[in-house]
Amino acid sequence: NENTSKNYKSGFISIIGRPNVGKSTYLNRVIGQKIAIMSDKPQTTRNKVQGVLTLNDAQMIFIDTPGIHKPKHKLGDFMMKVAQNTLKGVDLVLFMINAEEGFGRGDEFIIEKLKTITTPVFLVINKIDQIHPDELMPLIETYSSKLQFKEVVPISALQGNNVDTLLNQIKEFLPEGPQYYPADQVTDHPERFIISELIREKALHLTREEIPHSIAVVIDSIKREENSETVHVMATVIVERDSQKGIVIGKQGKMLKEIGQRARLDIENLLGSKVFLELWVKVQKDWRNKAGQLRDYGFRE
Ligand code: GDP
Ligand code: MG
Ligand code: K
Repeated sequence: NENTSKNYKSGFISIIGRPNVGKSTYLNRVIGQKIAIMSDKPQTTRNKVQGVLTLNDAQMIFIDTPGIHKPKHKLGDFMMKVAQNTLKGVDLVLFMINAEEGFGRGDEFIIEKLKTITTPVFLVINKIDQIHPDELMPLIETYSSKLQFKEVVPISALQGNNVDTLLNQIKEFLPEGPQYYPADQVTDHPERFIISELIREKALHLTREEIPHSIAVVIDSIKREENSETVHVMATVIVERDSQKGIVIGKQGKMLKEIGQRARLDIENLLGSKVFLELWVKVQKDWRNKAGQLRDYGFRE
């Protein structure tokens, strides 16, 4: 499954931009199927994988930057730090703007954040179908006077203009790297990350001090059962030590059952259907220090 060919390229790409500039439309077009992107869900401190595009010669992992989409909110230092760390951790940032609206305060806010990082940034001017070609140059000049962009790419995410060009430019920019995700994974379940966070939250909450934050939850599969309204979720709670495994499972499995029951209710709310949740616990020593494994879990340091 793992693609290890020498010239394979891969990387993490963050798409940022004001609300309604077309980020979701772009992702949906790129990933090639409708994915319900849940950017309005509560902010979490981890990076959320929004979509994975697997090509013959490259894999592009698009991730969300928590916090930065909502310039109207008064964001705490903490969230800001998370957002900045995310931007630092990716290989490329796509800063998407709306050609129709032009420069605004939200853009100003984002540019201020982008100035604090060294990650390369592309300016993606979306909705060019809405403007006269003459309007493009002044727009580019305005933005380019505020920040240096590696590339400036005008597109129409809705109509598809230049979307392939942008993909090629992204690919050019990515480092050589492995295929992090199986070709058929992630894109079909944008809820995956949230479900894992819901389970993690319950486990942390119920075990209190006994389990430090050295815990991760991996969603093994999400399947709708045939001829049924029930969604079958299989997940693994990963701890660092055998003693922690004991705590998470509890006496006669009581703790794991409680975690599962509470998480299931939240997941049912999220998905709007009945859920059968199957939880496993696995010890994986020192998982936090293994960059490769972090990637497997969809995180980036
Ligand atoms: P997001 O908030 O940045 O994720 O924006 P969305 O992808 O939800 O798009 C907001 C609105 O802009 C939707 O009504 C889209 O159909 C529309 N939109 C997105 N891309 C384009 C485009 O290239 N051209 C035009 N005319 N509309 C677009
Ligand atoms: Mg969106
Ligand atoms: K978000």
